[in-house]
Order: sequence, then C-alpha cells, then structure tokens
Amino acid sequence: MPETFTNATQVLRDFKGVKKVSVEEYFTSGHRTCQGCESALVMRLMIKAAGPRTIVLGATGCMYVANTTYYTTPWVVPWMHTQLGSSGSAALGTAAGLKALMKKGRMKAEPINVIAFCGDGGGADMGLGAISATLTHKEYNCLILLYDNESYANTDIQASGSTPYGANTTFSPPGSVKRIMHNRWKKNTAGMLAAGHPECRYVATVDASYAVDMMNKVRKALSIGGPTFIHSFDPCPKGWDFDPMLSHELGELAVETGIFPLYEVEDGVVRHYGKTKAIAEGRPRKPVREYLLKQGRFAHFTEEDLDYFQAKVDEMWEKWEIPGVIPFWKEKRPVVSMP
Ligand SMILES: Cc1ncc(C[n+]2csc(CCOP(=O)(O)OP(=O)(O)O)c2C)c(N)n1
Ligand code: SF4
Ligand SMILES: [Mg+2]
Repeated sequence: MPETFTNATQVLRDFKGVKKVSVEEYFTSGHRTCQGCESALVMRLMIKAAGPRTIVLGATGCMYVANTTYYTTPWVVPWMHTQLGSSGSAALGTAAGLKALMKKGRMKAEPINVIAFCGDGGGADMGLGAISATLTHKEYNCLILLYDNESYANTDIQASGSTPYGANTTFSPPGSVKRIMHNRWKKNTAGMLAAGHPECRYVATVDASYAVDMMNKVRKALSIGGPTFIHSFDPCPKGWDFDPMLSHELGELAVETGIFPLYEVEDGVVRHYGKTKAIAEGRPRKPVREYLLKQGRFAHFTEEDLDYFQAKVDEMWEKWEIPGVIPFWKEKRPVVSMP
C-alpha cells in the first residue's frame, strides 16, 4: 500500500461571513429549474462550499432532470446520475471505489469529496434504507444531502412522507366533502437519522435563506469525515403555489415559526443554531399562519386547521425532550385530535 494514502478528508474551514465566500461557481447556467427554485440554489451553494475537488452524485428528481437536459449541464465538477432510491449506495460505492483505487496506487492519493444528493421522495421515503446503511460505514468519507421540496415534485407534486399536514398535492386535492386529504404529520428525517446512527459523526439541517450557515455546515460535514447527512429545507414555487419572489422569505418564515428547526448533531452533541437557537432559548416564535397562508397549497385551511398545525408545532418546542429535534416526550403524551 502506498504510504501516501491516509484516508484524510479536505479541511474546509468556515467562511467567516458572506464577503469570504468563494466567488468561483461550479453549478452555473444551463439548467431548467423553475424561477425561484430554492433547490437549484442549494445545489449552487453546496458545490461552492465543497469546491472543485468534488464528485457529485444525484438521484432522480428535479435536480437530476432539470439539470441535465439533453447534452447540457450546469455542473462544472464530475457528476453522475443514480437511481431514485440509491443516493446512499451511490455515495458509499463511490467513496469505497476511490479508497480502493488510492490504496492500490491506481490513482493519486488525495482527499476528494463525495456528495450524493436526493430529494425527499428519493431520500426520506424510497432510499431511506440505503442512507441508513451508509451512515453505519464509518470508514468511508461521503456526504448525503437531502433537498426537501416536500413532494415528489418532478413527477407533478405527489405527496411524500415529507409533505406537511393538510397540503394540497396531486395526491391530496381538497374537496367539498373532505377538506384535508393529506392527514399525516411530516416525517422527522434528520432527527431519526441522527438518533439511529450513533457512529455517524455529523447530521445537520440547513436552509438556503441562511446561505453562509448552510455552506459552513456542508464544509463541516465534509471535513469531519465518515458518512454524514444534511437535510435542506427548500421552498418550491411550483409545488407550494407561491410567487417565486417569496422563496427566500418562506425559507426564513419556516425557521421563525419553528416549523423547520436548524440544528446540528456533532459526535452526539446537539446544537441549535441561528434563529432556532434564539427560539430554543425562549424567543417567541412567529405564528405558523404567517408561513402557511402565503402558499396556495394551504389555501383551503380553516381556522381549525391552522389551530391544529400550530398546536403540533407548539408540542415540538414545549413538550419534546430535545426541542425541535427528537420527538421523545418529557411527560405522558395526550392525543391532539385532528379537525
Ligand atoms: C424507482 C423509480 N420510481 C419512480 C420513478 C419516477 N420518478 C422520477 S422523479 C420522481 C420524483 C422524485 O421526488 P423527489 O425525490 O422528492 O425529488 P423531486 O422531484 O421532488 O426533486 C419519481 C417518482 C423513478 N424514476 N424511479
Ligand atoms: S418543481 Fe420545485 S423543485 Fe422542481 S424545479 Fe420547480 S421549483 Fe424547483
Ligand atoms: Mg421532492
């Protein structure tokens, strides 16, 4: 084995403020995402944070289809498509392949980032098992980034396990007889993966409305080594039915209302950060209606529906053992009935 191989990761230090962010772009023009698509911004920031010595793997979904249309691509770094449910396997296989080639001296031994992204359908639902398996293989360095636009968007906005309660999707259109067709509460993917994989060194949630924070979480995940996971919250103008100019504002409101908490779990230690930290320390949350009523997918909500949604978010902050992160209760849990 060549002595030069160490399995080291790149050391990517925090960008200290927006003026220190790299001006190089590795996800450029040539894609066909919708106007105001936050997931496209996530791709751009993710690779800006990771830098040029990175391989990106992308599961089927909007960020595959709209980004690789017939001989065009905005990716400047090496990029490969992988099957809808296999971001975990693709990340692990690529990291293992690189490691084997470097160990055998078949390629230069140097730290190369491996990032596999997936949507909520591909990651929180279909590919969850493969992601889970990958997070147990601590000898391989790879990051899985789940971009959550809260539906199977690419195939026309079907409900996923990540779709919020009550949302209008093509699988759950509200009707005059039954108003709420999607009555499942959103899956807690990041909390589940953090709690269930004690040897995974880093799990974080991010939101591109807080872009520098988001990039620094990507840099930390890649530097820390082993398999890591990031869950990104991505407003989707088409699927959520809002004016594209509101993407950034909705990203902020999701955090300010407490609906999407920003936190990281590093070597088992939980840290809330940004506005979420202030909320965890007692700052009042904005009412969820300020977020929900800006989106057409909740236009059918009555006061009763808004109250139910608010009560469920209040529980996250007032009743959970680790507020906003893990849904284990401090006391015996009463049942909140749906409208
Ligand atoms: C195994 C498999 N089943 C179904 C499809 C069809 N399909 C392509 S993209 C997609 C939606 C994926 O949703 P998500 O992962 O959330 O990504 P998004 O489209 O929202 O970006 C589906 C169902 C597929 N490509 N492969
Ligand atoms: S449907 Fe949503 S996620 Fe897909 S390209 Fe359009 S805005 Fe982006
Ligand atoms: Mg999706």
